[in-house]
Amino acid sequence: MPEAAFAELDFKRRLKVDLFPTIWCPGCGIGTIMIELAMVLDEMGMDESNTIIVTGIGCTGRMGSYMKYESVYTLHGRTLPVAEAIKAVRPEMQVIVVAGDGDTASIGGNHLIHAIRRDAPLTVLCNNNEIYGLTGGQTGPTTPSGTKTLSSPAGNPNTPINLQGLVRSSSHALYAKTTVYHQLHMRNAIREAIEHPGFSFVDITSQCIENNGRRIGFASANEMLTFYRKTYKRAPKDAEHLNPFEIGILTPKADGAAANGNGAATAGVTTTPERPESLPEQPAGQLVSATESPGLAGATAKVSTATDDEKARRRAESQARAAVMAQLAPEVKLRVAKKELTLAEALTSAGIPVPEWARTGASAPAGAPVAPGEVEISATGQDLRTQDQPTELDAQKAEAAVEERNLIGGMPGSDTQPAAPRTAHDAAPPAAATDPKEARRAEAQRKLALMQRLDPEVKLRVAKGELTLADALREAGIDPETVS
Ligand SMILES: Cc1ncc(C[n+]2csc(CCOP(=O)(O)OP(=O)(O)O)c2C)c(N)n1
Ligand code: SF4
Ligand SMILES: [Mg+2]
Repeated sequence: MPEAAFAELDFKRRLKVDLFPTIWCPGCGIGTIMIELAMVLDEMGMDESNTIIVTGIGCTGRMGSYMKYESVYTLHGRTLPVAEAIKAVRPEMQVIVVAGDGDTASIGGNHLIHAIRRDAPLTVLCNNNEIYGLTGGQTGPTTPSGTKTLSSPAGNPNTPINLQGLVRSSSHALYAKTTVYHQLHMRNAIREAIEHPGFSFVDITSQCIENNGRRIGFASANEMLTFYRKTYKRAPKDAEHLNPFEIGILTPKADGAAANGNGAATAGVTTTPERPESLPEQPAGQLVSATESPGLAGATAKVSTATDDEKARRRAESQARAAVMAQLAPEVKLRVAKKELTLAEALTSAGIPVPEWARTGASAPAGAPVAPGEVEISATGQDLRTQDQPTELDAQKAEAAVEERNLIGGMPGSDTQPAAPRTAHDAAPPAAATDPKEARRAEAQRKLALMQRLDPEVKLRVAKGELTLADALREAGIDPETVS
């Protein structure tokens, strides 16, 4: 193909050339990856109407802003969940993730494992410069052992992560290894990755000349590229595994026979674990609710068909019961829970009025939501449909009241609960302190309790020393003796 001037090349329409020169250091490998990606996308007719690019914080992540595509420049390490979310709501779009090695395999490593496991239909281009470029050159997950970096000046003591092994732990995923020197190969790898229907990962070795290359002995980006040319060799076409310094594209086999550790790649033996036949049969159809299990009755148990109204009524019943129970002493509660005593008996002996539902065993306490027309007006004349529902908060408040502690906070809205003192104990005068330390602490607590009764702006003035506490209290009409 005759060489065309850059200005004449079609893929340029996929780039925001008006923003050039880019922010990347001269000689950085990221620009090459961007151009190769733009060429492939252009060739495949992928534009902003059908393609979204997701990148994460890092030098690599800036790529999204130079490409004429909708893109998300998301948090460092969060490219994959963001990309999966986009794909979930816009399945018709091609979602391409471009991220650094740190983003992909370090902070984002957990997401990577599970995107692979779920066979998320994404293409990931990992700019593997073997370093945290943006932050100045710290050791990353793919930094080779022994490499001297900003954060491992004596040489990286750790073994780099095995990206090939990780991606190929799923027999469905496509893994390709390439370098920025091997541009045609990189283009083929990106293209095949995009065409792959499931999870695909292109691991692109590239140079971060400024924050890695120079420190490890390369004088220029060109020297690094020459190193890639001399060191990396193409793997045989039918290779099932890439050796170190081999480039190639490992496409999943139709029979799923990847040697991925999930089973022997032997004829007739499945490599993806499936349910063994010896397991009990599952219930027919879909599970109805995540919270309802067939339980002891096994898979043939009748699936609960409670309506929403019934469920709401049961919830209200248990909340109302909890609110009443909360008024009982703990040991009595325990006896009721153990069924040694009925709730009605416990309430009666505690001198607490027994609600009708507790006395009669009626199913729904007042306030339970009832579908119109289903339940008659109760014997007490209460219309169950119009009562307020007791809420969890009401139950907690009732319990708190019994224990003489006021709840802080509540439903959204104004908080009418005093912040301090919270309990009768807090408000009680401290025992006369004989220890001077104790006395100082008691005085400080007393002042704090008083301060808390002031308006925030007055508190601030007292804290700044613009007003004495005594004056502030006087102005607010608070008697300091009310909290001694
Ligand atoms: C949650 C979070 N942790 C850490 C950082 C700091 N940080 C920004 S980029 C980066 C590493 C970048 O390395 P890599 O992902 O390999 O991208 P590169 O810059 O090499 O392209 C780190 C640690 C951050 N921005 N956010
Ligand atoms: S610091 Fe490294 S990765 Fe970042 S732009 Fe410069 S050369 Fe590229
Ligand atoms: Mg990096």
